[in-house]
Amino acid sequence: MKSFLNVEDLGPLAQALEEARQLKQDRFRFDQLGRNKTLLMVFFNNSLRTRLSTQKAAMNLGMNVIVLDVNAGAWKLETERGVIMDGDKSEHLLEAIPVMGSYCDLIGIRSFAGLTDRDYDYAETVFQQFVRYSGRPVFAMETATVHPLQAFADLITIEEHKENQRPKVVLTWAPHPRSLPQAVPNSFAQWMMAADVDFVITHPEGYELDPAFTRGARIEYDQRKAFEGADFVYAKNWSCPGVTRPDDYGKILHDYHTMMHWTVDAEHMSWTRDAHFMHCLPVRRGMIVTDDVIEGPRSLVIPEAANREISATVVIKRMLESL
Ligand code: AN0
Ligand code: CP
Repeated sequence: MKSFLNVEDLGPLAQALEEARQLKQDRFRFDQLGRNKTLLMVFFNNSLRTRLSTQKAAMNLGMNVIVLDVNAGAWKLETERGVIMDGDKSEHLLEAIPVMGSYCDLIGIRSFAGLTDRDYDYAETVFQQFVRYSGRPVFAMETATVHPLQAFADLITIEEHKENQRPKVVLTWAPHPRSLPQAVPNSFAQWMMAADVDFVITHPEGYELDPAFTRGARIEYDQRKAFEGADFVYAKNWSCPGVTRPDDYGKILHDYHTMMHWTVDAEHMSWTRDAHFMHCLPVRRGMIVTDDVIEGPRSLVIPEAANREISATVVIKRMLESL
């Protein structure tokens, strides 16, 4: 595996899930595979889970790990080509990438959407430059449009907790005071469509996700109808994806105070079939979900985060095997 962005990059999903199950039972089984190999994790944005779980995964495989926080001590990087660099950016990504590649064997990238230029974001411009110029296998640790390590961990969690063969999984938009990327819902939709689940997406009009990720998915604008019979409720905010409203790409479409009826509370959960609650974290309580739901017995947010170590171990293992 030379790059990891999409569910297809992993090959047959059932096989990857089985590998995850086995690795979870003995996560140090391949602790010689990464000997004298180095993972470089490059962060253009903040992180708690991705940083810790991916580093832990690499350590499970016996790797050395270097972490670079681009915005905390490195030179400010220009990412666009053809600009006169007379501003605050001291170095261009096109030199920085091959330099970074020279110190490592694998690269993980966190580079969120800028949410101003849809074409730039949806072309995965920064990630693809790393693929092209680093000479190393590269995996996404949430890039402009996807967060596959999260979606894989989410699927592992659903597999572990499902109480019937083909569970109903609902992805619901929820309010948030700031513009957030579409990466998490894009990947979640893509992975759910590839898995054996009954998948429904619910959101207010205008928040339609890119069909490249949701093609074939059922969209139900009535949140209550969507929740009926649900086994898993996956909450997430995202800003306007610019599909039905191209001029509003990256924007919040309504004052969030008017959208608080979308917050997942006990009444929402009462419409479901005693569903499990999921969220990728970090989550804003009182906006996305109420305290009682996230703290309740059906909440999976902690095991879901713990499974990030497992999804990353599978992905890094596959990349080491293809070096
Ligand atoms: C990010 C997002 O919504 O994409 C990261 C989630 C894993 N969330 C925030 O920036 C709050
Ligand atoms: N879910 C997730 O990726 O969390 P972090 O942003 O803390 O890494």
